[in-house]
Amino acid sequence: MRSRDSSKSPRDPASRAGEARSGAPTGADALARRLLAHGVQRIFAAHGVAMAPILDACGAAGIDCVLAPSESAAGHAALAAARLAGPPAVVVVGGGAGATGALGVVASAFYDSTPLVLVTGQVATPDLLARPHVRQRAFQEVPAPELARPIAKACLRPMLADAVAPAFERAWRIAAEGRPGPVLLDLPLDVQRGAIDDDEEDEEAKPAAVPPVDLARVESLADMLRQAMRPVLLAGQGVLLARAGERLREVAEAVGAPVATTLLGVGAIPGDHPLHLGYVGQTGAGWANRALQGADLVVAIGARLDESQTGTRADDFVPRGRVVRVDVDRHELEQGRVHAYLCIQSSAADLLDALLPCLPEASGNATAAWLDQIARWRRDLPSDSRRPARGVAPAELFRALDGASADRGVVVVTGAGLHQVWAARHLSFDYPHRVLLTPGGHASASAAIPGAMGACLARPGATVLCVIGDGGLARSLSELAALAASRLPVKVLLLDNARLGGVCQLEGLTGGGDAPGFDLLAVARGLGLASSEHPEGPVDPDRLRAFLDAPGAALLRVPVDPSADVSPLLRRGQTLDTMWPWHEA
Ligand SMILES: Cc1ncc(C[n+]2csc(CCOP(=O)(O)OP(=O)(O)O)c2C)c(N)n1
Ligand SMILES: [Mg+2]
Repeated sequence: MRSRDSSKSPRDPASRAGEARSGAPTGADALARRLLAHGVQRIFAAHGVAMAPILDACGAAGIDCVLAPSESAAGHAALAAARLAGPPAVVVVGGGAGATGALGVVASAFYDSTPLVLVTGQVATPDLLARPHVRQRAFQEVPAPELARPIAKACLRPMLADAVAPAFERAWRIAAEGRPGPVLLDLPLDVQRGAIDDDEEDEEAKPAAVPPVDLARVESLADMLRQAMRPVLLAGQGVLLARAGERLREVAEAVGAPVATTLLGVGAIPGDHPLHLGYVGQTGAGWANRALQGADLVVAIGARLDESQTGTRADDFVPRGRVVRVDVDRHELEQGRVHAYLCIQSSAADLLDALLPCLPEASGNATAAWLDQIARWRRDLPSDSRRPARGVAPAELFRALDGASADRGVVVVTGAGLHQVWAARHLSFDYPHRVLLTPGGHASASAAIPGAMGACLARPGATVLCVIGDGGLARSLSELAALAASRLPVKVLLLDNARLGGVCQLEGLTGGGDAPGFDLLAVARGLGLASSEHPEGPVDPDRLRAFLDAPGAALLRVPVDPSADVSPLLRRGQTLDTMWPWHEA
């Protein structure tokens, strides 16, 4: 992944040849201007057809164009950067196969609520005009907006150069407002090259008005929190997106409520805070799941309560208590899987701001017995405590890594699978200082390496640790080559269990989950990446520290017993308090 050298590329020949008025700004220039107006200094791109004018215009405007080896890599790098920095990611890809190659990125942004403006190149407008039953008229023509529509917040295609700036403004606004997500902006080639009316003022689109928080409902919630004996606050990614962790902690302390998170909400409360429970759900902590199931009040803030959070038995979720849901997205509230006693449409920040003044200043000890009970569950029901016969024990590895990195800002980017669960369970986080970027609803196994590169660019001072499995790395070799060439200081921690563990264990697959079948360490070394191996047996903290402190990019392969499972795990049909296996051997 490297920045494009715009000094070497001449301006788009067609615009020089006079398709646009000589010297007049074009639709592509209008896009570059709007990017600058929103403070976008860097975009991510993968080369393709029908996009050269956009790259040229952005380069001429001084915007850093980071080129990735594929649309997927460009997209996942950009999504990681957006999750760290806040404003929408901007990704530019070509038309045809370039656009279809980016659809997985659109899905990732949609399901994990990451703001993204994906600009796709498109054939010129005359070829796009309706003509039933003709499949394709121009090379690499594909109806990108139609393909992306079910997994995007909006898909826009301006048909005139003058419509580019307003379309971008809409895309930018929609991607960021309410619950963030992807917007596709499809730009036909003649629209990119067409001259714009330079006298027109571009107007920034205003975000849609957010309905005010219903204060009567906030009062009811405050009453419920004051009276609850066994409360749990459940923080989803909505708390991170609203940068509301501080206020969440204040609310939790005011009522003495323990705080569980979802997998994507990890870090909403510091991992070492006495009220921190860990994350809940299919792969969550046994004691945190048990606390949810035994609670008399669960307040879910910015969490969608999907199957991986509640288990399959939605009707048996919190059987002895009430569920209150707070979400900025009213569709989540109107069509929830779980019965909610009270719903409040609000961002996490607005809700917590309104709630705090309604609560007592310091907690009494009304919840002391409840906190003691949870502490006993935590002691009696540890995660991943069985030491595998071979390799390095994953729980020990991550606890040692936590110690070795305690003094620094860290961004941990994971793939999908068992290594993801072990990292999320046994490292500690504190957003935004120690951040976990892990795939949620779409769970792409090939997002980790490009995501880590994007994180490095967005957080130059932080230690960026890419936790990846052998299956995920085998799917990311072009990205690994790009990392080796870039010299971005990503530390790649390869948990090699010679198995697609996530597929085998989490999906209950028997057989067919074997390792890639080639030597990943040799490949990494061949690509020029400083690569080493951790020996079998106990964790060596000095080796971990040397790995973290190595200059530039480095890879450490850690052997893991193929039979090492995540434990306990919630199976289909189980309620949250009966995870399998309940007691470890
Ligand atoms: C792009 C993509 N393809 C397929 C899957 C299905 N899948 C889930 S986990 C996984 C691989 C897990 O293997 P590995 O990376 O070795 O991790 P482990 O579970 O062994 O730690 C795959 C292929 C996916 N999540 N993403
Ligand atoms: Mg594996």
